[in-house]
Amino acid sequence: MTKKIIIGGLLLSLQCLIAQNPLVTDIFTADPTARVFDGKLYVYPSHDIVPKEGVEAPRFCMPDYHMYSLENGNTWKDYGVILDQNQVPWGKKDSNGMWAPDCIKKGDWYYYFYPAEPADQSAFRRIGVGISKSPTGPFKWEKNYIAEVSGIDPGLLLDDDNKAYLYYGGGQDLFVAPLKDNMIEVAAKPIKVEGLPAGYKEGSFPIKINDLYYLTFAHVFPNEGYTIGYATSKSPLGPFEYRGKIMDNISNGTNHHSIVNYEGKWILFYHWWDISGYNKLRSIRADYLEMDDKGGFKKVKPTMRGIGSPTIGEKIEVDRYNEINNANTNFVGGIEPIGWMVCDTKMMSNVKFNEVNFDDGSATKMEARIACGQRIGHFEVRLDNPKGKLIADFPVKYTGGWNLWETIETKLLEKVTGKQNIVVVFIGEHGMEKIVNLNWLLLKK
Ligand code: FUB
Repeated sequence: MTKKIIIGGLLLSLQCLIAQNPLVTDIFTADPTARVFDGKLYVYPSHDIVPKEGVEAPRFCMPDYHMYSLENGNTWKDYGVILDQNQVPWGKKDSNGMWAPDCIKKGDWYYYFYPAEPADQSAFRRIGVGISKSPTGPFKWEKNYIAEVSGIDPGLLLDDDNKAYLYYGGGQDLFVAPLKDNMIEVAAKPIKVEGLPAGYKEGSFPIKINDLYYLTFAHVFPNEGYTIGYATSKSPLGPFEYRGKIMDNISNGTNHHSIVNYEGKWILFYHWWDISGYNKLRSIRADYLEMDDKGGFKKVKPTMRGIGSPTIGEKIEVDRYNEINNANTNFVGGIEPIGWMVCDTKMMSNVKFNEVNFDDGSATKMEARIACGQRIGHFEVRLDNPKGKLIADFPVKYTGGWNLWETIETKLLEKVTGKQNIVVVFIGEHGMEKIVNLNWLLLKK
């Protein structure tokens, strides 16, 4: 069935990590904690896998952690496995319970907090710490879990006075404890965070903005399911006051998330399961988030476009559009790496993709990855709107079928600089149901 084909395709595919949604398509990732360290954006997610045949595994099967950094504004670099479950000094072997992690910088050191099932069976999850001089590791893993702390979803806050707080919990209650300077011990007994609404579920992400402490968390409503909510307080220890939703339910099983301010813009990182079709095999995503004038968050609607500005030499995945008219998107077929295409293109169908970075104007050509089972028509690339300045024109080429892919190239007709919105306009004959399938565009020097 489709899900199996999709998962098989995903596991066989080449890496394709871009800043459109979902961010990672070669493995399943969830629970993204995003952090900016020294101006660079990093994401510390968890990792969902399909359990091996015959292996008894929990419903979420999560054996290790990868991590990513954003490169050149549009590409996510994967650092590989930074911690495997069987490296956890105090962990139960092969328990597949490496749930949502976090990482925080204090002084010159980076502290990676993660939950795992303890070998001593003293709790459902304990929380461990790894320490490194670099945000990408290698981390030195502490021999023991943090005493007095049992629960999931560590969320870390470093206050202006350099005191760190560990939030954790799941189910109905969230707890908080100040950490000692060494970051591996609690400085006081954890207390329950008061003031969160009924339906608080898990995944708290703490952040301080303009002297106010914010907690964002998965919040479940009986008639709606998982949403993302937030609450604020004047103290890191609470009590907190519920302020509303950041995201409505998106047919998700869970919605662990984080928020970060990167280059002056707020971004919400969250997960969905749009590749697998199964809510235990999730994929991380990011969308811009705005604050209102009362210090609240405006609701975010998930987009496919996500964040990121592809520049010269990087694929412009037009199927992750800002706007589409009279065309569709679907999974690519044939032997292409997993991804999506613009398809069902008819006379004057168009697709808009904002914020392409033409940089210094040194691109002279554009490539297009197409599959086409007919010979009539062309497609244009214009600035801003379907009647905007024409910058490239591709004659349609027969590639042998609608699943057989070729890269074609044309000259740029104008010198274009900086970030621009582009629109691809498809032109054939009236009545045609398919002009061309388009996977991506790319600017070249
Ligand atoms: O990914 C496993 C668990 O599901 C996380 O720890 C929760 O926040 C939820 O996303």
